[in-house]
Formats: sequence, structure tokens, C-alpha cells
Amino acid sequence: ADLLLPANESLLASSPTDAVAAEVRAGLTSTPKTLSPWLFYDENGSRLFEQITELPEYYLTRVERDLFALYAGEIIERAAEPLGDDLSPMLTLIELGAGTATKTGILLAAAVRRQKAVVYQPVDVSETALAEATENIRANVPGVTVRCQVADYTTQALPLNRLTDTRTLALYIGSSIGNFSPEDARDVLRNLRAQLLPGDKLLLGTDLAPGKSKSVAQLLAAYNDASGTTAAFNRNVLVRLNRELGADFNPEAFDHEARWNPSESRIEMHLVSRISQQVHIPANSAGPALTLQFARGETIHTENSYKFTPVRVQQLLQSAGFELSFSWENSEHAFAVSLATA
Ligand code: AVI
Repeated sequence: ADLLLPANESLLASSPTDAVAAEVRAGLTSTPKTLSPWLFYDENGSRLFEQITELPEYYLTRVERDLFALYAGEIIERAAEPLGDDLSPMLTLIELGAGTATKTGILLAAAVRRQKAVVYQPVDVSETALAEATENIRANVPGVTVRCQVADYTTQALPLNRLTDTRTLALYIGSSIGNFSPEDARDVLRNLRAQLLPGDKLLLGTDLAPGKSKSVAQLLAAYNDASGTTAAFNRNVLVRLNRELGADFNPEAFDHEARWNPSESRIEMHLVSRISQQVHIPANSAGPALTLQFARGETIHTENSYKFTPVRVQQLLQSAGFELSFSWENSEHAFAVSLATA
């Protein structure tokens, strides 16, 4: 009995299941029905996402990694450009949403070549992902000191624990910024900017809108692969709601659909109800039991993935208080990494 925690409301309100319950209630009782994309990333969803990044159709990860392989030296040189009295700044790399940091090693290796010792601070909500990231970097890139930070970088309160006497190069790669609405994307970058000092840098990875050498078909295939991995990733959110909230979704009664929305310049992922059906969610901390009615063909909108033009990237950076310094694209203009100055 000594070990029983008091029923502390603030403790209860901040438990992960409560956040899921509140998010799901808000999304599924609104019209049209939506679910927030962060709900994808339970353990199974995170594993499915790792598999997506290795699919032939999902060019984003591959093209960004190729850009790092080609330009890491140049990226690091430009990030460390002299400014004012800061003639040869030491760089510290901070990565938002680092995950397992599989691509970051290339940049870290280039930073070690320049300055011998490098501090790397990965920030992520997942402790297991950070443990893997640390393992990965320690094993593969000697000369790097890893300082992990378990935190949700999308909230305003995040203190980055920026090292003094070094210049920070913040990494926000993998097109993660594309999963936010334009306003939220601006706010995430503004919050980051508020933690940085003038002269600090941001390296931003963005997927690009279709154009002359990138077709809508190619984009759609990246979100509707032949192996069905993205479909499983999308449906997994329903599996999660069954397990964590006791809902009674039949995931097979929903089709995976990826749509290109040209006016919003985004890929949308939906779960389409194959039949007219009811789904129940028992009462929970967020409110009373729910009975949800789905018409045949009605969808749950589960994700947006915005695709940028170079001008849009520049505007986004500017609106958050950064100035675009340089950007790199592959020859097909499929993906861009942009270096900006705080
Ligand atoms: C994490 N994020 C950048 C991915 C994307 O492409 O928007 C998530 C994803 N959704 C479907 N496939 C991958």
C-alpha cells in the first residue's frame, strides 16, 4: 500500500492513453472524421514506418540519403561559415524527431572530418528509438558524443539545452515538417528559432511537389506501395485504438487510400469505410461511450503530407525567422535539403 500513487489528476491527465483518448474523441466526432498522424507511431507503427523507408516506391528517404552522401562536406562547410567574430565556429548538431538516426551518421562523419570532436543531441519522444540512435552512432561514427533528449519537440516548452560557445546546426530532416499544416509548420520552426542564437543554422528536408520530372503517379505510388506496407501502416491506427481504447474497429472493413490534393499541394491518407457500419468506443477519461456511424465510402482522414516548391520552402523559413542560405536537390527535383540561418 505504501507504493500506491495518490490519484493525482495532473498525473492522470498526462498519461499517454489519456492523450490518445482525447485526440481520438475530438477527431472521430468531427465532420469529416479525422485522426492525428502522431497516432500512427506506436511500436508496431514505428516499425512499419521503418519498413516504408526501405520500399522501392518510397523515394524520399533514399533521395535524401543520396543528397547527404554527395553533399555532406559542403553542407557542414556552409553551416560553419565564419560570421562576425565567429571565424571558425565549432558545430553542435541537434536533431528534432531523430528516430533511429539512420541518415544522420553521414552528416556527423563529415562534421568529425572538419572538427575532430562533435556533440550530437538527438531529440525524440521515443526512448527506444533514441537508444537505437545512440548505439548506431557510437558504433559507426567515432568522435561523436551523443547527448539524448526525450521530449516532444512540437510543444512550445521544449528547452533544447543548446551548448554555449558552439554554433548549433539543427537538423529537421525526412520531410517531417510536411506532416504539419502550414500554420503548425511555421509554429514548430518559430519555436525552434526561439531556442537558437543569430548565426545558428537549420537544415530542413522537404519533399517536393510534382513537376516536369516528378509525376503525380510517382508520388501516389510512394504512399500506396505494391507490398501493402503503407496500407498496413494506415490501418494500424485502428488496431491501436482497439488495443488501447477497447474500440471494436474491423481494420479489414476499411480500405487504405492515398489521394493527391493539388489545391493544397499535399498527399492525403484516408481510411475508407467499405460498408455502412457502426463502431463502439467504451467510456474513458475523455468522456462517455461513443457509437460512431460510418456510411459506405465515408473516410477517416489520417494524414497530410505537404509537398513544397522551392519558393514555398523559402517563405516557410522566412515566416519562422530564418533566412534561406543554400539548398540542394537531386537531378529529378524530387526532394530538397535547405540550409537556413537563424
Ligand atoms: C514521417 N513522414 C515524413 C512520412 C511522410 O511521408 O509523410 C510518413 C508516411 N506516411 C505514409 N508513408 C510515410
